[in-house]
Amino acid sequence: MPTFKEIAPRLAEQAIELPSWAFGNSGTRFKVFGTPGTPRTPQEKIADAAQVNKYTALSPSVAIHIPWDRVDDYSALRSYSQDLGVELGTVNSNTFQDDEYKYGSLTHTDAAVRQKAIDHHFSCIDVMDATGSRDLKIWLADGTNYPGQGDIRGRQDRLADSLAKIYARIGDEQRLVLEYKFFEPAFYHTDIPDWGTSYAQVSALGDRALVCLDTGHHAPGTNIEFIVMQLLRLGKLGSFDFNSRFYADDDLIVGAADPFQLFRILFEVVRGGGYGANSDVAFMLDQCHNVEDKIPGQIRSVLNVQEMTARALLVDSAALSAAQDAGDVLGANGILMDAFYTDVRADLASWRVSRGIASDPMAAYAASGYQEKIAEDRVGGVQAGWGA
Ligand code: PSV
Ligand code: MN
Ligand code: MN
Repeated sequence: MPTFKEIAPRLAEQAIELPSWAFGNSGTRFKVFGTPGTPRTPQEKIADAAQVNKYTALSPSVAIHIPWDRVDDYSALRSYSQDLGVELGTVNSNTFQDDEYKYGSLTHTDAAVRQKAIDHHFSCIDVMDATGSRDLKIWLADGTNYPGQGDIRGRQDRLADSLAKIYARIGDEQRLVLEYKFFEPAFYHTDIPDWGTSYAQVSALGDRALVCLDTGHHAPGTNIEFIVMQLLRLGKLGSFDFNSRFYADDDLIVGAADPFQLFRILFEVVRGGGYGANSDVAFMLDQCHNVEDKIPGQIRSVLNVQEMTARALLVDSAALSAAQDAGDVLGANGILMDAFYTDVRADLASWRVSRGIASDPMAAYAASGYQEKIAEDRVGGVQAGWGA
């Protein structure tokens, strides 16, 4: 197995984008609990995201959601972020909150509703031009609740047509990433339920259209690392939304529910060339902190990804290939498990110190007084998503 020292330089290549909405209040359909210090504006969300980067040096960009993060001047928002040491990243569209979208948005039977949804994406691309963002991320809530409610093939055709219009507007340096989700808010069928549908749709668009894999958007028991391998093999893995789940789309802290699954996913990412400075796969979080403080929740999340990345980098790939080729079933499995069971926390702590940050980012943030200050200063923090 390689030593930690040998893999350490590769850790410096890690960047994990934070979702602005993780800093707002969020909850279940039953209750949204407020958290003292919750941001009231997009600027305050970005300031909080910058704290995560300050203590971890792992999160140099923040994804925004339109219109949740609506401001008058996106170039000014970009400068504001840069002054805090972070860039604005992926722009997420939103076609799931307007009454017109009750029966669909990009798939709607009414051309006027489809055009409204397409126009929204055009304005997201305008935002990207001002913020310098590379990726437009589309998560579509479209679907139906009852068999027969919609023409599921017609909806797929209209989706293809709408996406083609959006893609035609994307700049040469920009990308469209299409997220899939197996159910919710629709319960009978969803128009982009799985990686195959997303892959089929983006393949029809072109090279700059890719799949976004949200780890919480699969049926229980799905082998997610297999999907990661396949999309990397096909050159169509654009980005990750990392989170973890016990039941459905729980949006819990990544690595909290199943650290071994996170390790397996990251191993396939590393093995498939999806990790590092030369890779175009974007690492993002898509989480909601319902009861825990949001900034430490995000700090814990990026540290979990880093820890499992380090373990994935520790896999002795030459020995693994040899064991696989020799048909050494238990030997191969043992090589993978050796890396998974390696505790890298002390090594990571010293590595951080060598890079000028605190060995324990959670403790350093807690001691900084920032949480107490925002709790005192900010009154009336907004709910994630509905503050705009
Ligand atoms: C809804 O499921 C969702 O969590 C998707 O995963 C999106 O990425 C996110 O909301 C933001 O729109
Ligand atoms: Mn997502
Ligand atoms: Mn989700």
